[in-house]
Amino acid sequence: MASGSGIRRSESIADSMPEALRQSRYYMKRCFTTYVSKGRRLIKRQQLRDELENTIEDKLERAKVSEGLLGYILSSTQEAAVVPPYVTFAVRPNPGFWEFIKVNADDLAVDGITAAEYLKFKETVFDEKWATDENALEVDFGAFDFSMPQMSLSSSIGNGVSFVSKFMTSKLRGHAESAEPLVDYLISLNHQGENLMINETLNTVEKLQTALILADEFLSSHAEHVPYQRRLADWGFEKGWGDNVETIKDTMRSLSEVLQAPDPLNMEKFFSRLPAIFNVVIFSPHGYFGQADVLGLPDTGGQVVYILDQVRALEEELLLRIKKQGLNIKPQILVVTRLIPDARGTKCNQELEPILDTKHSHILRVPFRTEKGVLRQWVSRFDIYPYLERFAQDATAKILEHMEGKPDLIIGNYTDGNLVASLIASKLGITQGTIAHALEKTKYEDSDIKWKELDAKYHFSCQFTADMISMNSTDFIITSTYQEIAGSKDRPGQYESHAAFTLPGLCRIDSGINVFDPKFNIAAPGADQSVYFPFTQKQKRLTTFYPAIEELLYSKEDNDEHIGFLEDRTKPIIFSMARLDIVKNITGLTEWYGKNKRLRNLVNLVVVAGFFDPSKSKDREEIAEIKKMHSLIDKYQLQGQIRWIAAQTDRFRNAELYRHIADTKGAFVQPALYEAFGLTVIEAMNCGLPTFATNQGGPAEIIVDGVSGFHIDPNNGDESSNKIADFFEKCKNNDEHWTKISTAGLQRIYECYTWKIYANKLLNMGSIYSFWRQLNKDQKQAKQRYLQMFYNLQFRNLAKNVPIASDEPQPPASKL
Ligand code: UDP
Ligand code: LCN
Repeated sequence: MASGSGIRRSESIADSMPEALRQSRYYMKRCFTTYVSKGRRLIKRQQLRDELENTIEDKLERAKVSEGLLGYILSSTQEAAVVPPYVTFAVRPNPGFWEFIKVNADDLAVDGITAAEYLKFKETVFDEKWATDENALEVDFGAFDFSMPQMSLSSSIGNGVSFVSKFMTSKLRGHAESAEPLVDYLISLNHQGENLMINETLNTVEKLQTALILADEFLSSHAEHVPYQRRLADWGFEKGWGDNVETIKDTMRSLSEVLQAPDPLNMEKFFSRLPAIFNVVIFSPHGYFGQADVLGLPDTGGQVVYILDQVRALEEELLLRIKKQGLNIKPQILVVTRLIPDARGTKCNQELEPILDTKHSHILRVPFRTEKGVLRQWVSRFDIYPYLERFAQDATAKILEHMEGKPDLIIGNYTDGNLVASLIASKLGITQGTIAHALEKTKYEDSDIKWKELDAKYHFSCQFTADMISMNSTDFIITSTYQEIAGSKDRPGQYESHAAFTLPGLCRIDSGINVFDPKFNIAAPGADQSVYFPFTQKQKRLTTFYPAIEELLYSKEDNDEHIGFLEDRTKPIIFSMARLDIVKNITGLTEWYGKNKRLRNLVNLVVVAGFFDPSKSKDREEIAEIKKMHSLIDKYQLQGQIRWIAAQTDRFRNAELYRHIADTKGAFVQPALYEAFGLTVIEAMNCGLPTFATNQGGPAEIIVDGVSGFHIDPNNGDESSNKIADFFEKCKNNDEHWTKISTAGLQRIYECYTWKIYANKLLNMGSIYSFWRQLNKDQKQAKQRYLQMFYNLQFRNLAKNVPIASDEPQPPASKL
């Protein structure tokens, strides 16, 4: 049964729990007595199990319970809120499916409860006053989705486009009038006021169908390579159908099929041909957004790499499509970010910058303005909220001026970009897509329920509120992996964790976002294959970097760029490269290596990460990690076996570095505690480097364990380092093994992780959802009004509480 909350409840667990408790009533009574004995609290999954097992002394009985129904229920339980005499469980039997249960510890009576009821129990643990306040703000975005079709299978999650095409098919089927919205949509397609596809002459389904038959007959008498014929205009057909008779006929036939008896395949095909998108705006306000010397600066990582590669791929695909549509239109892509006057040696103080390797794409920088004028310095992404509304207004004016009209598609990135995209898309009435890269809520445990403790530092109240607004206002959501949406068997997805949650004292989100919503789509990024190509392509190798790389890896002296040295250069290298965050776990890898003698005998370790001198960093977390690295090198006496290289900014040289590691028959290791996607994994695999990557997050999906690389468990260092050692031992005895994994990694990339595949999918989304939003415009409008109110009454006040940065002179950026 689907609850209105967007969280799915099946009867099964509430029904089966009483039986599970009966199976071992004596121990269950003891166990629940233990659960409630410590008073109100939140118990996480592992702890629930541990406490259960501790209460059962008898081994056989313990095994029986653990392996029985209750064991299954507890292993699917994410957490339990205890408010004696009740223990309430949030159970997740499958990705996207949740059920909430209340058990009375006194008599073991079981009741199914709603998500909102569960949230109230959870709140009672932390803030009883709020939990019992009848007028506490409850938000239910799902209430507007009553007529929206939702998917029902976990396996369909992330396949929004194909679900929407199927649904549109059934909507357009039946009477001739059913397809009227499609005709209206086609008439509305234009470029700078000039009609494309059809004009008002063909304003009914009947007229259009007849004209399509006439046109088909007419075109059949022409050779396939002949271009668009003016004669078609006499019947009401404008440009946009194709660049020659063959494509025009093919596009027309798809439409005829759709009008006669719609089917999803023709529907998707027809929409992929439509000239609906020429001008795209991509928002990424925070950080230093530039094309050189920015990686390694605060808040600037994979998002920037992703967007620049995305733009290049999108422009290429747009040009191809426009040509195939038979049009002579220049597409425009604008990446809109903030202009930072104190740019610390980067180009972030430049308003307009052409994007390298593109013809029509630019970075447009718009400053943050406050009452005091332009903000000169960089501000952390966590403190960015007070500037966004004004930025959205200023950016709108600049975009309209630069593009000489409205864009056709707006894409946001991360919380700040997504909020700005939502404000502008709703104001201008434009199709919107959002990309999260990483949702902060899942990175910090209990960051929702404990938001008050963290707010001064992270302003999560603003962030989660903004995320809710953009997830709900956007037409489609682009994710890199399935796990980003709905997680894995054991771990909820990033979006899934926004299905229902509570911020006590602020609001209770009964229904935030439903992962079964057809707006979710997976389009994984790739790596620029002109930069990250296999080490075997000798003729393309960037030999000019060889001396520098030789120095970088093997010179004996420490300097500003590297410390440590490699005594035995005949050993393969295990390599890692990441920002020096706790989550990236570079220190974890260093420790695993330090502890594992077998691995140390087999390989050297090279890491590219952060700085060596803690005084060069302003980031508390980074400083702690730097210190930890030094202490691990001392503790495990790693001198002679480790090379620590400072953050690198040149992707061409980095690519050659990956390839150089491949020349040593080494491997890439990505040991993160959690990784949303993991561009370095893709880069390494593109270079033909066998890769070991965390099983927590995106990489678990990129790599098929044991086939195209290996999964490692960041929470089990010994197991992980032994897995790496086993691989190198096997390679010692069998040369072929290394090549087999390297080749399978490349094959995996070519099949699933290229920018070409991505760009194609993204433009198809833009086209399909532009029509979908028209089909559902009444409902969309109603939701939009609710969102506007939420923005005005909630977000704006929260943003006002975030202090405005004072303009202090900034030190120059440390050269990386
Ligand atoms: N990167 C880099 N120099 C460094 C560390 C990372 O150029 O010192 C690049 C890396 O090649 C990749 C991106 O930054 O393109 C990091 O993206 P990823 O998805 O791995 O992690 P994020 O930093 O976005 O969390
Ligand atoms: C942010 C992250 O944390 C990474 O996992 C992604 O690869 C990157 O953005 C690009 O999407």
